[in-house]
Amino acid sequence: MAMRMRNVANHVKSRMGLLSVTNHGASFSSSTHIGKFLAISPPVRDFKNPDANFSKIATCRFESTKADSGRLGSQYSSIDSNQVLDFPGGKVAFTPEMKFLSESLKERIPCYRVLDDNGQLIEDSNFVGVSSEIARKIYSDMVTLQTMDTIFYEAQRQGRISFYVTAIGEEAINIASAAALTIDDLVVPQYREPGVLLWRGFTLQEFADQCFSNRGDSCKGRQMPAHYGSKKHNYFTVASTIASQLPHAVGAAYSLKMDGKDACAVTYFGDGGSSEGDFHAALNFAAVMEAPVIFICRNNGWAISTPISDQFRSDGVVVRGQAYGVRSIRVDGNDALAMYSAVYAARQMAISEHRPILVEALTYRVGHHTTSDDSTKYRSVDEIERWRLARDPVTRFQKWIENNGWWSSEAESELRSSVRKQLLNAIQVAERVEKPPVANIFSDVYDIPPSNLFEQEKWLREAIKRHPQDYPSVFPL
Ligand SMILES: Cc1ncc(C[n+]2csc(CCOP(=O)(O)OP(=O)(O)O)c2C)c(N)n1
Ligand SMILES: [Mg+2]
Repeated sequence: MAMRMRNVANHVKSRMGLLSVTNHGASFSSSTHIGKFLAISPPVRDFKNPDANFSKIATCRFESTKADSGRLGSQYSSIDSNQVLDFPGGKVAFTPEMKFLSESLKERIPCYRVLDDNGQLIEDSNFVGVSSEIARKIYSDMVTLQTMDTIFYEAQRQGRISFYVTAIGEEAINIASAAALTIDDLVVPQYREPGVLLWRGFTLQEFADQCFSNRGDSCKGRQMPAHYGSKKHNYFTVASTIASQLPHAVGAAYSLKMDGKDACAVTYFGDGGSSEGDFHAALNFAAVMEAPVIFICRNNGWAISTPISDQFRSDGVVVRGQAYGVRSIRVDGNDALAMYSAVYAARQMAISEHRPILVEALTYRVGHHTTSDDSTKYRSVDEIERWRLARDPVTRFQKWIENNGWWSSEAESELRSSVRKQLLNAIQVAERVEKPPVANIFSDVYDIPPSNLFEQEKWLREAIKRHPQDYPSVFPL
């Protein structure tokens, strides 16, 4: 039985590319970890009726894997104790060979995927089933996000809003990861994940109100456009100071654990963010504190104009998890079904085993970095077009749901025209809503504002009166 589990475990390990945190003796450690992973993957799948799989899977639970640390030294039990250093954290074997660890693995970490570029299910793939209802919502929200990005981007070009960030090319990471979470899971975003908020029910009007900085904006117009936040949707306000959100997410996850909540924290960041000190502090802190946090890295190839070849020499971001003792997986970020499955499994492990999980999602930033950027100055149009057309995550998932008989061309045109109408209407409404008063800039931070804030407010009012031509007149004084 143990042998069978081990074989199945290795099979799944190679399929899902899950990295165990320990690298000592695949004989027990990997089967321990992967065996848990298997719990969500029934051996027999009903492909004609995936809804049936969903109900089976959704009820599965993980067991605890607390035994790991206790077993660390067991492989040395028969070795002469003089050849083993009994060191904190586990026994270390001595070797007379002077051997440096290689700076890289022989082979790059494989990337877990379920759907090929044409939306065909890869044979023998291992994934968490979704109901037709969830699959349609994943697809509809991906289309909505893509359409919102196109329309808001145009609104910025027309001078109607000052700034915008698109998530084009990263719709599957946004929506499918959100679908695998529950509303109790706290989301701590970077800035290219508005789809998580969309999935949770933030309305198109709320998106538009934030971008237009009007009175409908729950941030009271204090943030740049696309810097959303919503307490109601358990979604921290966007942190565009790169990676500063990561230690916050770990602290929040630790508090969820202390309170015994059936929830985790989920934080998103980019390949560029992985070079910040905060990333390293957060991973280490999470591992040591056994915090239920999922780190989702959107490795989209670029940090503004810096390509990943100038960002790191490691095999991407996934390998760093193991260095910190964090279980990790590399996923095809343009495969919604793979993203859904990996995050679903990560959530189960994070919560039931109190451990952080790192997910590196490989993708591509199809749009410019923001509206302040022109990416054709530093990368070829051919490269962008290749990803936009051949690897579009939305089309890929559409093909899969169509093949399942869950989607039709009528549903497609109805969805697209309805979303477009709603968005255009939301923009028109947002433009007409009054702006928040200037006084709002100074409120809500202090219970009793200090005198220097009063002085600054006075100076601002005087400056606006002296130079009205330099300030937008729409903000009530
Ligand atoms: C601490 C900090 N340093 C620099 C910047 C400027 N900056 C804004 S976005 C960005 C690139 C981030 O790239 P990545 O993390 O890969 O995310 P992506 O934009 O690709 O989604 C940089 C350097 C910043 N906002 N904060
Ligand atoms: Mg990036």
